[in-house]
Amino acid sequence: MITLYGFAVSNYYNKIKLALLEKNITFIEESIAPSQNDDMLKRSPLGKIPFIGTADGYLSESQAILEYLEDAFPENPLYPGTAFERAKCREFIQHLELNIELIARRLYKEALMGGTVSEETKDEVKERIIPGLKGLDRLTHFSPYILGDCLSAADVVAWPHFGLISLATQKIYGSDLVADHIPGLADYLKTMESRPFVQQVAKSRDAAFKAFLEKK
Ligand SMILES: N[C@@H](CCC(=O)N[C@@H](CS)C(=O)NCC(=O)O)C(=O)O
Repeated sequence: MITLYGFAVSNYYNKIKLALLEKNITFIEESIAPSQNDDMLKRSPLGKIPFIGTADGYLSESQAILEYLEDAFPENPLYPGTAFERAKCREFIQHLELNIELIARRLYKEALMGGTVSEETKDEVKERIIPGLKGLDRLTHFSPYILGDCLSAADVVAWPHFGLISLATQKIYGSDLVADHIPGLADYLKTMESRPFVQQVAKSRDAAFKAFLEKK
């Protein structure tokens, strides 16, 4: 049995939760916030969420977790059949996380957490994520899913990240940079959000966000 640790405000948590649901893997959720206490650091080396508990031990880093789930539970695959297609899926994910999400993350302090971010940081983030988003668009097919006619790991990763980056850029720049630079996003989101497991993850994300903002 897999235990998923973290909380539903996190896009990386929602990535793993959606993968578990779409792969029909039995799991339980245990709510835990990032922290630097010893018990946490033994399970997740930087105290970050998400991490999972397995019969063999704990595992952190959402991409390592996603690939572990695919290897350990090959039914309902999220990666395509050929080596090249699987690599294209990983290319998309790495591009989105490295060249867009990790940069946009610098806005979250102000966009979501009631802090402030300098104008310099805002300009720098914008300057870097626009080419990132344009590049990502060159990798997407939207037919109707990101890499073709089936849901893949690319969608399981893109959907939670797109949601948070859209929200943050809307708040900081008054304009959703994801929608502005990825034509076809609105129809894609409709396709994704017609899936029952996506709806389930969205529902718990929205409830967790509401509770999180009320605490601020
Ligand atoms: N590269 C990590 C990123 C995870 C991550 O950044 N988690 C955030 C929540 S969304 C966190 O735990 N932040 C607390 C911290 O950075 O100390 C992954 O893919 O799992």
